[in-house]
Amino acid sequence: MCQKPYTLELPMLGDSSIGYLSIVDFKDMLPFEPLRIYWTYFTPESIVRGRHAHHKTEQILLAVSGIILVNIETIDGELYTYKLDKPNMGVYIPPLTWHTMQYSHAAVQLIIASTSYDESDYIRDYTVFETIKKKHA
Ligand code: T46
Repeated sequence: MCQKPYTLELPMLGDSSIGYLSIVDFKDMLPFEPLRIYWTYFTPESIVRGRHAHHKTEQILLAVSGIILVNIETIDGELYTYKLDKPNMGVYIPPLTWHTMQYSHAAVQLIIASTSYDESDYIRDYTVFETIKKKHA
């Protein structure tokens, strides 16, 4: 059994006359203690980012602007696709989860991560992920 991805719906305060405000309160709204945020932008629509898993890092991925298509394969071999098309919608990405992302024009992706950046936490070779997956089965 592995941790599974799931979507989070964040508060959306306001209305169409004044606009909206969404919140991620680090005190009690996340399944992990955050250590880092980063964001990506200006990604051409033809590009697929990600193509990796993490040994330990847990993340929440949000499309604060535009649309992001997230494809996920868990270490159990389960496949998930999420279309993030609302600024108050996020997806939880557990450790040992292969993920790829594609972006609409001008999409801005915000990620909240449980670890500081460490390249040794990445599994960037899909055959290595497959080997771990087989051992896990
Ligand atoms: C992930 C997805 C959702 C750093 O130096 N520090 C950092 O904190 C990060 C996140 C990246 N980098 C460097 C590593 C590479 O040289 O930035 C460069 C681009 O990173 P990468 O090719 O991994 O970018 P994405 O968009 O494929 O993946 C990123 C995160 O790296 C990854 O953890 O889960 O977003």
